[in-house]
Amino acid sequence: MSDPDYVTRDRQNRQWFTETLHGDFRASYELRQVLFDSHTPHQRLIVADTVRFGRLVALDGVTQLTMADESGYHEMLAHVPILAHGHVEDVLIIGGGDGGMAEEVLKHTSLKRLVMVEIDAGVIEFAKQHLYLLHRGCFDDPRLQLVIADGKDYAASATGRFDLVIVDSTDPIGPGEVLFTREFYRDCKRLLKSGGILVTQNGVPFFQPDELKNTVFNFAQLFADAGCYLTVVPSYVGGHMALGWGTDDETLRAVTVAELEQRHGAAKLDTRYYTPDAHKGAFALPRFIEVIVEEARHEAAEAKS
Ligand code: AG3
Repeated sequence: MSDPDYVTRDRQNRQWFTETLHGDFRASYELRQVLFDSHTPHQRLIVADTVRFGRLVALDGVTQLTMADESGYHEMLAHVPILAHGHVEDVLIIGGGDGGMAEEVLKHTSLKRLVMVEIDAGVIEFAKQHLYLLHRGCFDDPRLQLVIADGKDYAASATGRFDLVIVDSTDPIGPGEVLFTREFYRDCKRLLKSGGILVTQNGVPFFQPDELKNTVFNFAQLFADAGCYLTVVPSYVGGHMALGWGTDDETLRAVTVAELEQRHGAAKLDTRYYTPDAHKGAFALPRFIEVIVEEARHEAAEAKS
């Protein structure tokens, strides 16, 4: 397979990175410089400094994060379930080799143990070298246990129990595809303590409705509460990003803003995106997204009966 030209020069000799995630829609970033562009054993990794979004990381031509807006992703996938739950001690991150998610989770002093399972050691190595401002050295935190393995295999064989499992994956193309299957979600559920939460990244519903629908369809057959909440990450172009939410404790999505404020204050979190109000509001779905969730739940109910 020939490798697309993700990095190009225009007639003015300006350099651009072009994301090719959606076949019929592209987003380009003007670059200051490319810091890293090579193939790990699993995927093509590009790290570049953009003019508008700061440092950018892309895997196989898909933007994974930029320093300008990663907070909208990492903070919302970490702090929403942690503060909704209220006494999270053990967390599992599947993926997340750049360290951005681990950094948010480890901000919680109540956290006792974080296991992070990354398939690609190459991602961790480059993150240590080029993304200090993202992970802030959290790879050295004694509470972090790093496992280099396929997240799917880990989930199938692990025996530990967690209050929260965060799937910090790519979209379901390439190595990330197995992280969207029913078998994988079932294994994640098995790893949850009672009242535990599973959260996932489900893409931008405006462009990728099926990515959300598939996950809610699977969650609905596993959890009493299967749905999603939203964030906005400008470099995940297309509007809201959906974050999958699965738990058997149906009260967790209904935790009050007053309670969240109390927990947020006690945790002394310094955040750029997360607030208790933004947390509460994230569960309010625009109609076109609510429809996707309703259809997925309906089809799951039919598949069960
Ligand atoms: N992984 C999620 C990337 C999703 C991109 N999808 C999209 N633009 N629709 C991010 C990994 C950061 N730790």
